[in-house]
Order: sequence, then C-alpha cells, then structure tokens
Amino acid sequence: MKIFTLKNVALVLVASAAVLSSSCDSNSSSSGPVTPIGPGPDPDPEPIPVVNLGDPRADLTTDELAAFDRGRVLFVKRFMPSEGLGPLYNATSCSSCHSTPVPGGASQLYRNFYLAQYGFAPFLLSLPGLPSPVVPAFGSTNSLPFSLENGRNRIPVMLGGLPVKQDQRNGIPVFGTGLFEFITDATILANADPDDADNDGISGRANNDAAGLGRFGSKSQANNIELFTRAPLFNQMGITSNPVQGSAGTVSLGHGALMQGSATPNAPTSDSDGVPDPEISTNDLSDLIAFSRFLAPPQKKVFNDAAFRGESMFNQVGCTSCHIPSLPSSKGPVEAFTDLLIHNMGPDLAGEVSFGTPQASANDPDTTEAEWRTAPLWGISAVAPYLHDGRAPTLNEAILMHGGEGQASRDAFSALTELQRQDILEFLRHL
Ligand code: HEC
Ligand code: HEC
Ligand SMILES: [Ca+2]
Ligand SMILES: [Ca+2]
Ligand SMILES: [Ca+2]
Repeated sequence: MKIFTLKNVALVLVASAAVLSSSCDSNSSSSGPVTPIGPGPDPDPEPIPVVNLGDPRADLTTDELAAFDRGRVLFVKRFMPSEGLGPLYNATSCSSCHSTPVPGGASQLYRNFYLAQYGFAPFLLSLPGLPSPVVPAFGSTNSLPFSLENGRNRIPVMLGGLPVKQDQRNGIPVFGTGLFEFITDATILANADPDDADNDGISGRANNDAAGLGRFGSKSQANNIELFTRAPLFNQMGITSNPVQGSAGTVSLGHGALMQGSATPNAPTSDSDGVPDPEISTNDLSDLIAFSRFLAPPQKKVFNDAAFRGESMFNQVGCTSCHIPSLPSSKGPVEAFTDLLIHNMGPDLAGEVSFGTPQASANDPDTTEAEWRTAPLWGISAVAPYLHDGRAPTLNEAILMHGGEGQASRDAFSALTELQRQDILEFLRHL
C-alpha cells in the first residue's frame, strides 16, 4: 500500500465503487429488501491499490525498494565526460530514451538510434572501431568511417567496397519488463511453432535458443536485465562496467548469457577516454539494474462496455495468436499481451540488419531481418510512437502495418465495422 498516492484516492474509490456496483447488479432492479446470496459484499473492502507508471512493484522487500529508489536516480542521471560519458555516445542518460511519459518509459522519434553493419549476411560486420552495431551519433570521429552532418555522425553507404546496412530503433518501455525473467523457457517454448506445424500461418520461434531463451529487446535477443543495462551503458553512453552477475542483488537466469549486438557481455568493458574503467561502480550498476528489474507492470484500467467488446473482438480476429494475454510466471500471471517469440512481420517491416546468431526459421530461411518480438501491449496507450522504429504514430496505424504472419489478423481487423475497430482500440487503451 506504500504506492498509494493522494492524487489517486478518488480514482481508487471510483474503481472500487464500480467493482461493488457490478457485483450487486443482479439485485439492482429489485426495490425490496435484498437477501444476500453467499457471504455478501465485504463491509470493509480492500481498495484496489493504484500503481502509476514508473512505480516499483508492490512485492519488493525493503532492501529491493531501496535499491530501486537509488537506481532511479542513476537512470535519470546525466553522465558528464569527466565521469566517463563517451568517447562515443548517443545519449547522456538512460532516461534520454526512456522518459515517455515518465522515467522507464519510451522515447520520442528524435531519439531514434541507428544500427549498422557492412558486408553480406550472414557475415555482416560491425563498422570499424565500434564494439557493436549500435552507431553512436556523437563524439570523436578519429579513425572512424563517419562524416559529420549537423554535429552528428553520418553513416557511410559503402565501406571498403561493401554495402552498409542500417536500421533504426525507437525506445521501448521497461515497465514490468523485469517479470519476463520469471517466465520459464518451457513456457515460452510451449507457444513456439517454428515450422507452423498447426498450419495457422503463425510460426513464432524463440530467439537465442542455444544460450538461454531471449526475452528482452525488439528481437528477444537478450536473456537478462543485467545485459540490457550494461549494453546500453556501453553502446549508447560510453560508460564502462564490470559484470555483477552472481553478486548479491542481481539475479541471472543461470545460463550462459549471450547479448547480441553488444561487445563482451560477460567481461568488463573498457574504453580509451582517459577516465579509469569501470566508469560505474558495481554497487551503482546493481542499483541501476534493480530499477529496470523492479518497475511495476502497467495496471489495467477499469473496463467500460466498449473495452469488453473490444477484448472479445481482439481475440476473434486472431490478435491473441501472438499477443497472448497472459503468461504464467513464478510471480503470478504476467499480463503483457506477448508470447515473447519473434515473428516474420513481412517485407515492409523488415529491417536491413540481421542480428546474425539467430537462425532464420525453417519456413522463411532468409527473413531474420523481418522478425520481431511480439510487442507487449500493456500500458500501450502511454508510449507512442509504435513499432520497432516508431514509424506508427497511432495504435490504428501500428495495427494496419502488420504484415507477414500478422497479415491475416490485420486483414480481419480491416474487415470489421468502424465501431468494432474502435472497440479494439478502446480495449488497447485500457491495458
Ligand atoms: C539511445 C536511446 C537509448 C538509451 C540511451 C537507452 N535505451 Fe534502453 N532501449 C532503447 C531501445 C531502442 C530499446 C529497444 C532495443 C532493441 O531494439 O532491442 C531499448 C530497450 C531496453 C530494455 C529492454 C526492454 C524490453 O522490454 O525488452 C531495457 C531493460 C533497457 N532498454 C534499459 C536501458 C537502461 C538501463 C539504459 C541506461 C543504461 C538504457 N536502456 C538506455 C533505447 C535506449
Ligand atoms: C503474427 C503475430 C502477431 C499478430 C497476429 C498480431 N500482432 Fe501486433 N505485433 C506483433 C509484432 C511482432 C509487433 C512488433 C512489430 C514491430 O516492432 O515492428 C506487433 C506490434 C503491435 C502493436 C504496436 C506495439 C508497440 O509498442 O509498438 C500493436 C498496437 C499491435 N501489435 C496490435 C495488434 C492487434 C490489435 C492485432 C490483431 C488485429 C495484432 N497486433 C496481431 C505481432 C503480432
Ligand atoms: Ca567512457
Ligand atoms: Ca502455427
Ligand atoms: Ca574509460
């Protein structure tokens, strides 16, 4: 209940009143005395605790909560060059890209970053001098193949006679993401159907099969939050760190951690900016990990009639084939509306950069670039723009851009009446 804030008290009362009145609906038309069936309404009902985006989970211990609070300060902290920022970087803080609508959230389009590789798949190479395909927009260009444009590095079109491929990424929210660590590999695999054995046109597969199933990132390419903290620290901000895996305060999934798209996932990172490495202490890094790991999942709003209608329509047109409403975990059901699998979403959504390691599905051997993790839909109304590169300004447009395995469902959505489509959008706005 510590997450209960004054400004939400009214909302909580409305919400619990709605719950109470709906549980009394069957009696509401009768004017005589009511004989309660069963135990009757609780005379002192526990109010539904309101969880705001950016709040910690309610099940944390005192120590975990303290780590979360310290981690939040680090998440919004702007690093200075004297503290290790750079030499190459895209942003000065985590919340540069995770701030819509509060720290931990998503980013606006102008924060999009680029990935680039050159050569021919499957032997694509990161650009010389870069530890990963993430292209830093700012910082020294000495000995790097960049030209400058408006103060930003510009990616070359050809390098050493080989074509340079590039993609954009738009920040995704981290709310509730830590719960994905508590969903077992077996649960994720149970929904995979890489060769579409049941012939329904949906062939989702797990990423990172060999190294422990991926759950994080727009291609499910990473399997734990520590990696998804150390990688952006290094690749986006130029902040070096030592691994803390296995230390107190962090949890790993216990298998070999493979972070595609980042250098040396289980080794210290180092750079040549004159600031001694590591540039963040292990304590601070643990706290930063705790912030991402312990952010509360978005809370559903109390459904209205349209949202209820939209929910069944969402199911009817096949959205739930990929956006599975709930996955079981040791922390209870995780209602993220994703299968955490990657799906071939068709040529229009395909990027150019293959993340290499994941084998393409047996069905579509050449489509790794078009495979994306089913985007979680919880809290979706607060985190526009949508899709991996933020190309969809609205929910409606995001749906209409589904292709590949999502095409049939998208077509069924388009074939609905205007009212039915609005109901689905209303449902999404309640998640
Ligand atoms: C330059 C923008 C940018 C910065 C800075 C940034 N991120 Fe991200 N973040 C992203 C994008 C884009 C993604 C999706 C990446 C992908 O395509 O896999 C992401 C994904 C994540 C995820 C995975 C969420 C999920 O659902 O799988 C976590 C966790 C995360 N970031 C944490 C951090 C932390 C911690 C920092 C600071 C150390 C940070 N990010 C800095 C842009 C950024
Ligand atoms: C074949 C699996 C699949 C089906 C079926 C599917 N989706 Fe998706 N959905 C995805 C994937 C994968 C993404 C992420 C694509 C990207 O980032 O480019 C996504 C993204 C979205 C997004 C944007 C989320 C964000 O944060 O960017 C919305 C909204 C959405 N889907 C709604 C729907 C609705 C509504 C339906 C049914 C009409 C549906 N989806 C059917 C796989 C699917
Ligand atoms: Ca540095
Ligand atoms: Ca199938
Ligand atoms: Ca350094």
